[in-house]
Amino acid sequence: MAESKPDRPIGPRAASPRRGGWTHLKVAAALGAGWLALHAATPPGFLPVPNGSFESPDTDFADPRIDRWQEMPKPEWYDEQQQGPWAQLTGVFQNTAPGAEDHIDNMDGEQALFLFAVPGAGVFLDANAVDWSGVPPAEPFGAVYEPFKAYELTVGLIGGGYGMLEGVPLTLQLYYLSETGEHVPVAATEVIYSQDVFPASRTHFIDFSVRTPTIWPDSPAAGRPIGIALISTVPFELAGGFWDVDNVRLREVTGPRIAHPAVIGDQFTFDVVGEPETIYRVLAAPTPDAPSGQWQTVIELTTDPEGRASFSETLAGQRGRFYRLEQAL
Ligand SMILES: [Ca+2]
Ligand SMILES: [Ca+2]
Ligand SMILES: [Ca+2]
Repeated sequence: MAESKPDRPIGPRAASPRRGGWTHLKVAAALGAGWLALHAATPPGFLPVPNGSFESPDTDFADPRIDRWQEMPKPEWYDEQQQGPWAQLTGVFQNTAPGAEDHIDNMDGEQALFLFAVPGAGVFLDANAVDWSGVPPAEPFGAVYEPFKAYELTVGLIGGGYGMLEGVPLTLQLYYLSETGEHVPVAATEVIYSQDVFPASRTHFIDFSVRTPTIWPDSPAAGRPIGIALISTVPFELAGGFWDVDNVRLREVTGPRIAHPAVIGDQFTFDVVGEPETIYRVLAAPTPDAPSGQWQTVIELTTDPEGRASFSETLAGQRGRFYRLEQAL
């Protein structure tokens, strides 16, 4: 289906991200502002996301440039003459002062990302991403999908900017980079704007997450570079308004693992150790190196608040059998 132009103005000419408007936007001259390494410690299990808090480049109002993240390319239908520069649909902005009516109370640091709800607008980050500077970073985003782990992306969001309509989606996606550099989705979720979910004050980020399935050694993603994409997937009829985005976190979820295997009478038992109150699937195959397609589901178990569950099955009639656990999504 051919893309058509929206019938109402939706670009930055039609609105500005926060109070003050684009007339005050300081498109700073080249400051040589490479990504400033922010030496905040990354908590255990979390992988560092370069400029994941959008603190760079530093601005005291708003800046359409975003260090480290690459912007989605301008689609054919988007008319910069009418709707303003595509580059201005995304950028970083400074929080207002504490006590101000529109001060965001749980911003990580002092800046966040604005992203207009225009079809195809967005940003992504992976080992090949090149930001506004056009210069590949000295240290590319180096995270890769490791076998036997799952990956969880969490992002703080505020919807509703500039009269955003109910039902406007924003897609949070984890993908891998193929050998030819294509973005192959691994997991994605659409966050849907609703006044029930997002407070009208627009002063508090709400976290949303998406998690991949367990990456097996023969998963196409295994060993491939991790990519993160935040993309406006709004249809033309709902386009308009903008999102605030902050504090992009990438967590490596280890396990689950099998503990305390034992034979008790005619029963084989083990404990499942994983995340609290999570559903895991016990899979079995006749050999430990069987391809993923040959592992059959034995049962699904839900862990307790300590992240444990116990498994048992009768040994009668079983020949050699190997077990694997994966999270049931
Ligand atoms: Ca931030
Ligand atoms: Ca600043
Ligand atoms: Ca931009």
